[in-house]
Amino acid sequence: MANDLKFADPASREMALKAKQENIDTVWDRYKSMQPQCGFGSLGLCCTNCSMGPCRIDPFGEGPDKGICGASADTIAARNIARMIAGGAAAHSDHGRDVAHTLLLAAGDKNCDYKIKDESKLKRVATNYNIAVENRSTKDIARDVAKKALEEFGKYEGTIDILSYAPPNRRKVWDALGITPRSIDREIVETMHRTHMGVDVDYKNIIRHGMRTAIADGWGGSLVATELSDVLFGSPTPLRAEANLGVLKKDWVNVVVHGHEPTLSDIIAVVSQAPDMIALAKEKGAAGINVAGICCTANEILMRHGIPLAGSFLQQELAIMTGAVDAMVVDVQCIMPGLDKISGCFHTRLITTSPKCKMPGVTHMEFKEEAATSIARQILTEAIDNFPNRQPSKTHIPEHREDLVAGFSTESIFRFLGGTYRSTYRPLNDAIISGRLRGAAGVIGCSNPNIDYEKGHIQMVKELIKNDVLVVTTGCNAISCAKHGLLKPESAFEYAGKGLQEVCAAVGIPPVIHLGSCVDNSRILTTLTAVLAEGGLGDDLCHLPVAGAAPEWMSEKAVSIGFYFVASGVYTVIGHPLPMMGSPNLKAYLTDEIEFEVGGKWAFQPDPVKAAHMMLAHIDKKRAALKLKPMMYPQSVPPMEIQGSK
Ligand code: SF4
Ligand code: MSK
Repeated sequence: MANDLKFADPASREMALKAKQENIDTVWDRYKSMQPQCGFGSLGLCCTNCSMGPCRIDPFGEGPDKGICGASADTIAARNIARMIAGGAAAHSDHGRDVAHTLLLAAGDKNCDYKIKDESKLKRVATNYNIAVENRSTKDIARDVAKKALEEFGKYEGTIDILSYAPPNRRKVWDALGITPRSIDREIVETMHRTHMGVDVDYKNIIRHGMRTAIADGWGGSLVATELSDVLFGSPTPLRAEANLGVLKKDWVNVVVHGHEPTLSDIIAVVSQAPDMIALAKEKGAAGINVAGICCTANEILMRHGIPLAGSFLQQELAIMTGAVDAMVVDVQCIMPGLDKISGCFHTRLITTSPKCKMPGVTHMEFKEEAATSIARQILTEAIDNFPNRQPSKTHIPEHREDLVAGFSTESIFRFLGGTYRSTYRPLNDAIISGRLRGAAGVIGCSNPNIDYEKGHIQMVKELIKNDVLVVTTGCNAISCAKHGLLKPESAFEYAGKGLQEVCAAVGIPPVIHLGSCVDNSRILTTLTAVLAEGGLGDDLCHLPVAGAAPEWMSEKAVSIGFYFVASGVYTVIGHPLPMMGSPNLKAYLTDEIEFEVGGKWAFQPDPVKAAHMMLAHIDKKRAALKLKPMMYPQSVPPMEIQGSK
């Protein structure tokens, strides 16, 4: 099928052409066939929360201005947004809970396939939880940490303990507004309750609880996922790898892992190197076993094993279309139901592994942590057995791939900046204070077929680094940056402003720092907290000269992430607006009034370069408020009329 979108990435362009020639439908074709999309849904004015409806509000004021129950556009739009937050927070937090369960298993069973790989991180997490570490065995500490983390989900009194990671002044803001999360599950459940027919009507009250739920994600479930994944799988340290569809290998068994959770994929990465598995692959005529990743499962095993990135969210179908993927192994989240049909056109064995994510007619090999290695071996054996079914006439691997450096974390940035003997954020703070760096930006999130593929990510990131803003990235933005060479230290000299170049050269970092998967947005929160604690840049997160963005956002998780950044005091710009533009009151609240409550606010700007300049204007406003020195190389910022940033 044809599609008219442009592809910044040559590998994807090549595969889209193949799809067109072979008459195979992809996400872009389905997107096109969906046009025009429902205006009521896009504006947030459709409600299906009870069976008196569905109801829709007429945005032009000519039809109904209330649902059958009397709910206004403000109520309906706010409820819809809050339910998106709940969906996103649930996804991240359930991931965190699974990691905590795995840690509990590792602590209790000496034959467990999972080991505690980072004992010093375990001790740091334990100390943050006020768990004693002196003269105690690693397993005892791990058991207490796992239980404490699991309790966060269902606490019946007090507030979430891991909020101790947040700066004290930020916690005061949440307390004053009454949005400090009590337990992770409770806030998600309460969002569903409040948004049930006939409960909360006040759109601001609904959104404030939405923020509480989002904080329970970012500073709760996601933070648990990140911290305990580091304990179990090892804290990332900088490493080199490659990205794009060209990492698939012609004569090798290619296994693509896709989804979000590291528990199975980490073991697959290890087992794929076992001599007997490699021997089996060779028996079938392959040169070896090549594991590559899509989406955030990819980021998880890239960060810790250097496993290459085959691609981002929108490349999952394109990977299968290479005809060279012998098995695609999926866990949870961002897995397109369309994979089933497209894998049927090729020899690829699609394998679901989570009881939470099955597809009718698709091979399901259920993953259990208790038998992780044995299940990983079975999955790899399926892939190896499928290798001889590959059809050369249908196989085409684009040659494009790019080098990258990944594996950064809150702690490893500390070490990079300060050296082994004096880990510190001081050089980063000093670079901002002296005007060598303008500030920092978190650019994250999905890819979306509603914009030319990767245009949002790449144009925004290039504009920011050109203007001396250090970019930190996660998720699919990180994968796109990798594919476009922006994660290489040397890319600073091609794309970054002079000040950022000097910092990158002095410290040996790329201008864009890959911090991991979507749950690892919590690393951005803890990095900002460390920068704040280093001193000289204010006394709350909302004072920092930083901004956030998700230029091609797509998932409910992105909504939750955006809200926890806004609730943490961060100005957050996304591409297409949240689905609530049919409620001018809610729009005014989210893009303006909310700043007086939490110090952060939303902005919507589909043009990525204009969006970058809105972020730059915001960063400059924060620099002025802190009375920081003028920029050392001010000529890098072209003058521009900015709308929407005060
Ligand atoms: Fe309609 Fe109200 Fe029911 Fe929503 S909750 S579907 S607005 S009647
Ligand atoms: S995988 S949530 S498409 S970033 Fe985390 Fe990418 Fe968005 Fe999924």
